[in-house]
Amino acid sequence: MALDIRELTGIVRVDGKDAEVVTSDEFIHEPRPFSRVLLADQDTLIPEVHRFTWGGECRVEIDMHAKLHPKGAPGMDGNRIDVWGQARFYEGESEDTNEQEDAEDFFITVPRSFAGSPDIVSAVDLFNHETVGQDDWARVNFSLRNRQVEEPPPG
Ligand SMILES: [Ca+2]
Ligand SMILES: [Ca+2]
Ligand SMILES: [Ca+2]
Repeated sequence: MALDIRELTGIVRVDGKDAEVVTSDEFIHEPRPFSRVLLADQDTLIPEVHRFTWGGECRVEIDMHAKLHPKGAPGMDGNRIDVWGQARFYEGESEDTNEQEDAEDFFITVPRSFAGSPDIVSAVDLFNHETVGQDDWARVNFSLRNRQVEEPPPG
């Protein structure tokens, strides 16, 4: 009997701009790879992609959850992985500022990947809507795969 176990792998990359008036603008292009073995029906947090900072004043926080769906009956679109959460953009006096500029929820369905199948890609755009700071922005890029696990994890 096939186990309801799959591996979510991928890269979350944050691109962004911290606009400056006097000095040069500051940018981030930071890819963060991760992988996580998932058992069916378990809400799993991906903390590796939680916090990105740059420019001395900008931060993106991502609460990213994943859940594997059971295989279900033959012919069903079983073992898909749902990835969801919220991305938030902060800009203020420091990279630790509590000044939140924007927030967007996301939901991405990742069907089983096969050899040669493309990654599932998605993106979330975040903006600074302040009068001063409106040139700041961040984009969260997701590139995800739903892979077969060769061996069950120990335990
Ligand atoms: Ca700035
Ligand atoms: Ca700066
Ligand atoms: Ca601000």
